[in-house]
Amino acid sequence: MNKLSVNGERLWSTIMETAKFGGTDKGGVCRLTLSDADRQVRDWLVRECESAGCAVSIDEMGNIFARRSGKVNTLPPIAIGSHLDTQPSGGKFDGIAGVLSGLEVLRTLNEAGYTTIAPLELINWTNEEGSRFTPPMLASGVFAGVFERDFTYAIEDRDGKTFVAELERIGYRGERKCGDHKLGAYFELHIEQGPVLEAENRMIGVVTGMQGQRWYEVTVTGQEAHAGSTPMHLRHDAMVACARMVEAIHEIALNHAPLAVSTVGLVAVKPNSRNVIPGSVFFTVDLRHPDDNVLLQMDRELRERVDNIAKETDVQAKLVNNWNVASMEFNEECINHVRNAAEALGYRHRDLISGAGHDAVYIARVAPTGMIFIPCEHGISHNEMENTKPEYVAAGANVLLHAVTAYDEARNAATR
Ligand code: HGY
Ligand code: MN
Ligand code: MN
Repeated sequence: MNKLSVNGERLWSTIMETAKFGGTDKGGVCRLTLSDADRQVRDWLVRECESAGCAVSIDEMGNIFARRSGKVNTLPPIAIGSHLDTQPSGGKFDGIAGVLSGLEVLRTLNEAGYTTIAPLELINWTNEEGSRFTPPMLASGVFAGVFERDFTYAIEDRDGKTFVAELERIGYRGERKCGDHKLGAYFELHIEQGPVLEAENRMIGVVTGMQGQRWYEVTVTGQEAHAGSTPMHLRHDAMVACARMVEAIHEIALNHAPLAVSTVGLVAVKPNSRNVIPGSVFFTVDLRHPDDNVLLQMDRELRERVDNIAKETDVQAKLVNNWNVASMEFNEECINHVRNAAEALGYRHRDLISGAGHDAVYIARVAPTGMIFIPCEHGISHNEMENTKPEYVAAGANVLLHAVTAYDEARNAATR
């Protein structure tokens, strides 16, 4: 294994520097996809990659590709990537830690005068979070052939703005066709966003796969009426129905403990006035489990409970299953390079499945893919207090560096 090592201090200060793009008073980050803050951090990344000697291109989904030449540039690039967008009350590390660790790898290779055999490509994927534009992992999904470009262009946020209009507004609707080139492999570093690594005092997660997810949108329609003069037995209260459905959704996960999770994260009440019985409530459902058969059983239980509660409360309920992704496993060779790098560097590590979704889950459909996790404080993420430690980020970036160079040597040495 080569003696290369990243500059952990530079990497940490780069993460702290970019946290200002969309930074919040509480020390978190609000950098919604295709917002002005997203444009600012994109512009910053393009400048930094160009000054690191990369050729930067943008595709029709706004994905950013920063290519570093190798010795044999006819080979498909080995890619390193993640996402720059965040949740509305997100943290400094979700997504961007992976992009900046990739930038640190490029910077380290430059300083060492180390040229890989295959070219490298640092990638930012547009709209990983799926918070502003749903479904999530949208642009990596188009790259992998999961979604059609025109389907994504028409998606509207809750203010009625379309994806394509916002992409054009921030100047990132590139010419390049999305998915126009093969990747030799793809590695993504990410904070774990859960409690396992910290609880077991491990520096590195060797991610073997990802659990399945099913997303739904439910619209409950009752009848608006006066809060004071409408007797209880004459009400069609959409909020009461929604509350019972939320409780039922929580119970469905508990019924499939310990691995199932369920979340109602977004609720919109109409007319949302304190003395009007809610006539309509829109809410979202997020179900996840590592076993797709259990997830299907949870789907059946969800539909049944929503139907029964609607009848009991005398309202209408419309449930739409708007996105699913099956559980998956990463590429064995990539997993081994991640594990071997962690082992060789002396970092305590363990295999684990990702509870969160990542662009890697779609890229794994078109290229050998592996992921590296680093611990985050108290396992908290999608929260402004999201945090990790400089030594964890440096360890993760070193594993990334060595997994990528080892993969390159193993796969491409013969073509030298
Ligand atoms: O929802 C997820 O799992 C990811 O954070 N987008
Ligand atoms: Mn993420
Ligand atoms: Mn996230």
